[in-house]
Amino acid sequence: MSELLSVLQRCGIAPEEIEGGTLGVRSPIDGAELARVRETTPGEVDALIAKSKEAFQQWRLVPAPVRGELVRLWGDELRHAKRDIGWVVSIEVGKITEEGLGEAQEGVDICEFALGLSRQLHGKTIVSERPGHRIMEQYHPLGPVAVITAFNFPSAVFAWNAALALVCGDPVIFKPSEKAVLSGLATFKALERAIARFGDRAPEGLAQIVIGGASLAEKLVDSPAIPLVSATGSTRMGRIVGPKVASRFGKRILELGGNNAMVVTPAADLDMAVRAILFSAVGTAGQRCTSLRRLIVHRGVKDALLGKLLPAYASLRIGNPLTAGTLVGPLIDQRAFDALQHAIATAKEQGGKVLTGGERALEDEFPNGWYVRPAIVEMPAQTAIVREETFGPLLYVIAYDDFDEAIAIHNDVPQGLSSCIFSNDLREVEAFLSAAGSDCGMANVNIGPSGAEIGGAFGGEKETGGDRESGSDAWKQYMRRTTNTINFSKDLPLAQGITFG
Ligand code: UN1
Repeated sequence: MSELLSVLQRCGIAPEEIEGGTLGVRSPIDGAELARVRETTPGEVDALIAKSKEAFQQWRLVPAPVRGELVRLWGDELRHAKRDIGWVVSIEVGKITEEGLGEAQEGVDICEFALGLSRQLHGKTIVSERPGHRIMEQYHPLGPVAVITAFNFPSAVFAWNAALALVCGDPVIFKPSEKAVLSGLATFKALERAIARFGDRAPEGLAQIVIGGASLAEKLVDSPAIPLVSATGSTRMGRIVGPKVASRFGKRILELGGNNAMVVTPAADLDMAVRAILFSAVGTAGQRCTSLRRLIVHRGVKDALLGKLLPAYASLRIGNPLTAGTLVGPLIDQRAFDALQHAIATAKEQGGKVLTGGERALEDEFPNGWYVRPAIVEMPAQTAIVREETFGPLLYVIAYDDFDEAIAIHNDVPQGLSSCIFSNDLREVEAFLSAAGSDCGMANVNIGPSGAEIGGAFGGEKETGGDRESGSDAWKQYMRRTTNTINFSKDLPLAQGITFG
C-alpha cells in the first residue's frame, strides 16, 4: 500500500472515499493526483442543513462543560493524529514538515482552549436603576455554524471555528477548500472519532462535511437555518459572502486578505528583524493570510538590513517540503505562480527594482510543481500593486525618512490584518500600538506579523473583514446574548422614572 493510502487510512479515510469521485486532489509538490473524492450533491447539502437544525435542538441542552468533554476528546484524537495530519497538510498544500506539524498543533491548542472555555461562557450581572431589580446576561447557543475554509490552513482554521462552536452549543457544517479536501477530511475524521467516543450524548448530525465547489458553499451562505457563517479566503470571496449573509440578517465571521507590514526603525535589532522577516515573508511560501508583504524601513538602516537579508535569502533551501532542511515549498498551483509573476512585472512597471528572486525554481525536477525563489522588490513608493495582496513569497521594500511617514505608509492599504514594528525605542513602539498607530487587528512588537498563538483574537480590520476568531472573547460570536431584567420587588417601577396610568 502506498504511504499516502496508509496515512489516510490511519486518519480514518477509507480507500473508497478517495477513488472514483469527481473532485481531483493534486499535490503541489509534483502536481500528481492524490485522490478523486466524491462531491456532495446540492440535495445532500439541503438534507444535511436540516439534520444540523435538528441536532441543534438537542445539543443546545447539553450542559456546556459536558460539551467541553467532546472537544477534550477531539483534542486527544488530534494529538494522536498530529504527525499524520501534519503530513497530509504537507503533501496536499506543500507546507514544510515543521509547519504541517505546527498547523496540526493549532488544532490541539484550540481544543484545550475551548475545553477551559466550556466552563467560562459567562455573562455579566448588571446593577439596575430600579429597586428590587437585577439585570443579568446569558449566552445561549446560536444554531448551526457553517465553516468555509481556505487551502492555506486546511486543518487549523476548521478546528478554531468548530471547537468554539461545539462548546458554545452549535452544530457545525464544514466546507473545506477544494484544494485541501484531504487535510479537511483528516481533521474532520478525528472529530468523528471523538463524537463516537462521546457516545449518544452527541446528536446525529452534530458535525458534517460538504465536499465540493463554491455553489455548495453558496447554499450554506444563503440558508436561513444557518445563523453564523465563518468564511476564510480572499476579499473577493468576502464581498460575495458578506452581503448575502447580511441580507438574511445572518451573522458572519470573515477572515479575508492581509497586506501585512513590518516597520523597521533605526532603533531595531536588525539581526532579530532578519530572522522574523525570513519566517514571515518566506515561511509557508508566503501563503499565510498573515505573511509579511511590506517592509517599511528607515532609509538610514535600509542598506544594513538588506545587507543581512539578501544573503539570507540566497541561502534559502527551496524544495520538496517533506525533505528535512527545506524552508520553502511549492506554491499551491500555477495560478498562484502566474499571479506572482504578474505582480512582479507590474511592480517593475511602477518603478520597482527586483533585488532577488521571483524566478521559477526546480522546473526540471518538478515540471508540474510551481516552486519559486522568494522575491524582494524595492519600490520607490507604495504604488498600486503594493496595495494589493499577492499570495506568495513577494516582499516589497519601501524606505521612509520620518516615523509619522512610516505609519502613514503602513496604514495606507485597503487591508488590515496583521502588523509589526521592530524597535527598541519605547516611544516608537508605543506610538505604533496607539490609537494613531497601526490600524490592523493585530499589531506586534519585535516579532513578525505571522504565526499568531490561538489564545488571542485573530482577525483584522478594513477589507480583512472586521471580525475575530480563535481566542479571547471570539466565542461570543457563536452564541446569542439575552439580557434578563428580574423584578423581585412587589412594585412595578418603570425605567427612566416613567409613570404610566
Ligand atoms: C491564515 O493564514 O489563514 O497567525 C491563518 C498565523 C497562523 C494562522 C494563519 N496561526 O499565521
